[in-house]
Formats: sequence, structure tokens, C-alpha cells
Amino acid sequence: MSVLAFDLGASSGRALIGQLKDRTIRVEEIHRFPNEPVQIGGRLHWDILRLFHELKQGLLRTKASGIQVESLGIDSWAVDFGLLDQRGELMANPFHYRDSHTDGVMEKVFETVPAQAIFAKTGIQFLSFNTIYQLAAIRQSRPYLLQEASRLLMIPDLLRYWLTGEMANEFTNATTTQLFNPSLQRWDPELLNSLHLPSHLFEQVVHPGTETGALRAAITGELGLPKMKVYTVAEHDTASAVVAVPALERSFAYLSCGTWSLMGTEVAQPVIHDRARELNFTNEGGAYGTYRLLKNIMGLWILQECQRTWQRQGLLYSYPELVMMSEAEPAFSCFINPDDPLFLPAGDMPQRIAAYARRTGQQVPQSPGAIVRCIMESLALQYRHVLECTEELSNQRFSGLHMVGGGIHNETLCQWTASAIGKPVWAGPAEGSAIGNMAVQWIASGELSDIWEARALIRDSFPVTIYEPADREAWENAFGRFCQITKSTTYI
Ligand code: ADP
Ligand code: LRH
Repeated sequence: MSVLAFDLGASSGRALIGQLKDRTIRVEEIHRFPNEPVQIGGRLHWDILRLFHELKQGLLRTKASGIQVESLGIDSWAVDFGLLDQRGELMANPFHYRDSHTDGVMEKVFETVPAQAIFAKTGIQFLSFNTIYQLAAIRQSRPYLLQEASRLLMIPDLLRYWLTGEMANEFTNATTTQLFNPSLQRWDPELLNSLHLPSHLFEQVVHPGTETGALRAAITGELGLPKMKVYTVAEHDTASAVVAVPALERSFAYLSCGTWSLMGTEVAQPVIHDRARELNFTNEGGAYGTYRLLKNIMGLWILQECQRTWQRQGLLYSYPELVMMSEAEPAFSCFINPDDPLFLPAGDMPQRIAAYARRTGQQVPQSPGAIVRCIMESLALQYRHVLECTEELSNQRFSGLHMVGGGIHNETLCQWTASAIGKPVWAGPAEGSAIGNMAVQWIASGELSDIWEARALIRDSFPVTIYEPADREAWENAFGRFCQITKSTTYI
């Protein structure tokens, strides 16, 4: 049976068709497009109508492929949303989570509800751009939006609504708002009340694998398509990526490596206590009653922004070129804490890395290759730190690390990660989110029995590259220095 997955990452979106035949998954990418935010009036927004247009292009290419697709699902990055009026129309352009309207808002919210109370209720990490702080910012600057709005839909909820005409808030993404209470299994009424957020915006959440309508007649008519079922999948892209981790054992650690690096493990119950809060870990909802005990690491975003900065200066480097240039540079010359808030907003990352190096008394990396080396080594060392925290919080010891996502195309990063953690890295599949999206559709339609059957099938269908640790002593010493340099800086 064939299904269509739309996977929208912060840097690009794609449409993939998955075919499940003779106990093998075959995947074909039929559409890929950049996801470029738009800066306007000093604000940063997603180009949501363009994204919807690209979904339609994906549907047209599905038709052109001649493959009969039974259903589709959409996953995307978390926390961002649209507000709809009583007529069901989008009231304003959704903000990009890197917009500065949330600057200082989290601290203000803590004056009303202390951080401890928010974490106790939600189990969600403190990121300055979480939906809760975006809504608090909107309440201050554009109160009319919240007064008039009748519904809040997260990005995949919104796109799904435009495709089907049906509104539903999906569970995995709902948890990333930091307004959902996993013990109550509903939006937290006290949090909504304390922050004066209208409760009617938030409807009952639906779980991954729920059939939530079909392509509406206006779409099938416009595009000349047959009717197609639409499922809520694990609509947070990281939740879908975790579904696709080809683990055979129940206890495993993962790193979803794309614009962000999300590292953690799957747990049956949220881990909510002081230590988890101190380490700023999160317990985001997963598929089939699981939770994702993980931590956000700034990830390849820093490299993306360097590439963009150099491009503006007329220096065009592809990712493979940048990686190659970094390999020619001396090892362990400069480290950054990738999670320093300095690196969160868009902008001139080479300059910020130089500022960080000066602030911490290190030699400033000068060439693009040296800067890329600094980013990649620092990421690998931060992975080591976060893996140790994951082991502590989950009370487990992992024998290796599963890496999924576009970042695994960077073989040097995979190798350095293995060396930094001192354990093997198992890399694959690169399109984890899209494949996890498909797996939930197959489970929903009865083609697969459960997530473990899906994972075994993914393991058999896609290659996994194994990276063994190397240069252990040098990486051990580097980790000691990295911890010294980065311990003074705060986390995102
Ligand atoms: P997202 O879904 O968040 O948009 P992806 O999972 O597509 O991100 O991963 C994008 C990242 O993968 C890029 O920022 C880049 O660093 C890395 N990447 C992709 N292709 C390559 C490649 N050929 N060589 C090295 N790195 C790559
Ligand atoms: C990764 C991701 C991550 C969120 C961030 C906003 O794409 O969904 O899990 O924290 O984007």
C-alpha cells in the first residue's frame, strides 16, 4: 500500500511516496523545496501560503507518478501556529520561532507562573520561543488577535485543515506548546487561566494515527485528484523521526540531526523532577503512548547561517565543500557552546563565533574551514555531554547512538560524534521524519501491527552506516577542555 508523507523542516520541505510491498519499504522523493522565511516590517514570518502551494505541487507530482496513493500525512517543525477567526480564516501570518517578539517574555511569564510550576505541569523544556511565550507576546503586542481568534492550529494542523476542511489539534505537536499537561492529558486549565489565554482556542487533542478527513472537494477538483484519506501522524517532525529510529532493542538513544539536533531516548512516562528541569530536558509527546525525553541542541543551524553569510559575501560553498575544508584544518583549536543564546537568532554566525572565542580567551578561527571545524567539533562534544545527561536522567547506559536526519549526509560529523561519545554511531535513515510519518499511516490502516514491527521493517529496508570511535585519547582531552570553556555560558 502506498502513502504520501509531507515533511516540512525548518530549512526545506519534501514530499515522499512510500510503498510497502513484500515486507520492504521503498521510498521515492517526488518533490523538495526550500522553506525560506520572510523578513517584513522587522518581523520574521513563515511563508505559509507558499508552503501550502508546495503541498499542492507535491500532490500534482504524486498524480504524475502514476502511483496510487491511499493516504497522506503532514509533519513539521514544532511550536509555531496560526490563529483562525470565527469564519475559519487565518488572521495573521504565523511567526517564525526565531522572531525577536519573544525576547524577554519567558522571564516575564515566570513572574506570573514560576518556572518550577510550568515544568511540573508540562514537563517541557524552557525555550524562549515556545508557543506559550509566543502567545504571551501576542497578548501584549496584539491583544485584538487573541480577542477575536476562535482557534489555534499548529503548522501541520493548519495545513491539514486547508487540505481537508477539518480542524484537529494533534498530540505530539500540542505538547511542544508547553501548555499541555500529560498527567491530565489535556491543555492545562490553570496555565491557560493564569496567562489569560482563551481556553476555546484549544480543542481536544487527537493522537497520531487518527483519520481526520479526506482531501476536500475543492482540492481534488482543482488538482484533478481522486479522493485521498488524511491521517494525523506524529506531526511534530522530531516525533516522526523517533518513530523511524531503526532500533531493535527497547532501550536506545537517538540524535535527530537536521537544522536542530535533538538528542534523547524514548520513555513510557514523562520524567518530571528538579534534575530534569535543571538540565533543561523535555518530555515531548511521542507516538503510541511514548514520551521523548530529549534536549534541543542548536545543531546544524549554525553551519546553515555561516553558509548564508558567506553566500552574501559572494563565497558559495556547498555542504560537502565546507566539510572537506574543515578536515584540512588543525583539530581542537576553538570550541563554542552551540547552545549559547548568541547563536539562536538568524545573522552573521562567523562574527558571533569570533565574539564567543574572544569572550572565552580562545584563538579566533579565521578561515571558513576553521570555523566549520569549530562548529562540528563543538557539536560532537555537546552530543557527548547531552548523551551523558540522557543516561543519568533515564537511568540507562546506551551501547551506541542512532543518528537520523539530513545531518547524517555529513559523514565527518557522524565519525566525530562516535569518537566524542566513545561509542558506535548507527546512521540512517536520512529521511527519518518522512519515514516515521509513513509508518504511522501504515499502522493506522492496519498494514503494520505496531511501532516495533515498523522499526524492524525500517531496519531491513534502509542501510545503516556504522561509525566506530577513533582517536579516543585526543577526544577525551578535548572534552575536558570543551567543558571548561563552555561551562560558564548559559543554555538556550
Ligand atoms: P531540516 O529537516 O531541519 O530542514 P535536514 O534534516 O534536511 O534539516 O538537514 C539539513 C542539514 O543536513 C543541512 O543543514 C546540512 O548541514 C546537512 N546536510 C545535508 N546534506 C548534506 C551533505 N551532502 N553533506 C553534508 N551535510 C549535509
Ligand atoms: C526540529 C524541531 C524541534 C523543535 C524546533 C522548533 O525541526 O521541530 O524539535 O524544538 O524544530
